[in-house]
Amino acid sequence: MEPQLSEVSLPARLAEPDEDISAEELALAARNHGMPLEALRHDRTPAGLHYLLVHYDIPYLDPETWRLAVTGQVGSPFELSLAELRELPARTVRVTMECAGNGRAQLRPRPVSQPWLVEAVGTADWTGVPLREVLERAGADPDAAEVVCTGADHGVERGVEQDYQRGLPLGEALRDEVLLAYAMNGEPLPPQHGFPLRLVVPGWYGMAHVKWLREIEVVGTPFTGFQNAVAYRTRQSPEDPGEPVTRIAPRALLVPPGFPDFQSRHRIVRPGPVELTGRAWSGRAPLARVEVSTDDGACWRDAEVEPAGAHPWAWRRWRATWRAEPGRYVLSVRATDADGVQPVTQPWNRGGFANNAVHRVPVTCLPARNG
Ligand SMILES: Nc1nc2c(c(=O)[nH]1)N[C@H]1C(S)=C(S)[C@@H](COP(=O)(O)O)O[C@H]1N2
Ligand SMILES: [Mo]
Repeated sequence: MEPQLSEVSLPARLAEPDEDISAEELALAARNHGMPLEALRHDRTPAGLHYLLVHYDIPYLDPETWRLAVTGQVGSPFELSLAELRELPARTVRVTMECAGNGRAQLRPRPVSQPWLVEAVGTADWTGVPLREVLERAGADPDAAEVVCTGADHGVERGVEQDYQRGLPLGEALRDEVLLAYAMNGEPLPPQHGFPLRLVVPGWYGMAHVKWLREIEVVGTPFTGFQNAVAYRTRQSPEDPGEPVTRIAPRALLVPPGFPDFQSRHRIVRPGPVELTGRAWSGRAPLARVEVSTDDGACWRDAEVEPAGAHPWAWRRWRATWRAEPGRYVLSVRATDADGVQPVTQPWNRGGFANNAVHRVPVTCLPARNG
């Protein structure tokens, strides 16, 4: 028998009830890193602290020979070089991006995949050409269904060999703030974040923001490729067709207060006023409120939230003060948007997508050091 792809490419699987993180999950976690939560203090996440998720390998692309092909239902297909893209009208949008699998490792049963806790998030200033500008120049068919974006990366997933590709509905693709981005925080994209060009779809989970773009194709019917039709759907069972994962559900995160123990990451504070602060966001509806609890969700009180200001697609800072006294606590924070509040118990789905259970941080307040 010749070797088959199915020998090396694993089907989707749920962990056994008592199964620890596997060596495969560890290999994924060592490549794909989260944002250290203390970096929530930055309005804009420095590129090296932004979370990272790469399905296959980071492609090595030569900016001199690289081209973006614009194809499909367009008046005239064409190619653009990086220099040509840089000459088109550009804009910069500050965007909070979050992986759709954020929170996955806290689910029971645990879907076996990149084992995120809560840290798969980051906020950057993305600069580039509105996708709409390029679609209009191409004479894209206004009655087309989707724009299929193809990355230069190639791999296999659950037995299906593929380039990373996602279809985006035309109505979303034509939003002013959807970008073909060539810069992150004012610098050329780093290789791991999509050099030389990536899609940025403010408000949508990470999977829509296709990196290492090499082609955008205007198509007449919804795309049925793997990342839309098989992955990134909220399913209860393998047979369930599920719903597509799209916009980011509300979430608030807390900068873990005090200082940590190295191995356990457990937090320690000393008695007195402790500033609780962090960020909150939602991609699906305007943020309405942020609340904190110091007794594991028994009582909640409102935090102060900064106004949306100039960056409607970015996270917002929140603050509250806690008077700590010696004892053991679980601090939590939850955001509410116009569609509802974050759940305490996470609704489950097989891929572990669109989780937004409240963030809980155990903290020990030790007696005063000189007391
Ligand atoms: N071409 C390509 N684009 C991709 C991916 C990928 O593996 N290949 N991963 C997606 C996923 S799942 C996420 S969460 C974001 C992560 O973007 P970042 O690594 O810049 O934070 O990129 C998306 N775009
Ligand atoms: Mo993701």
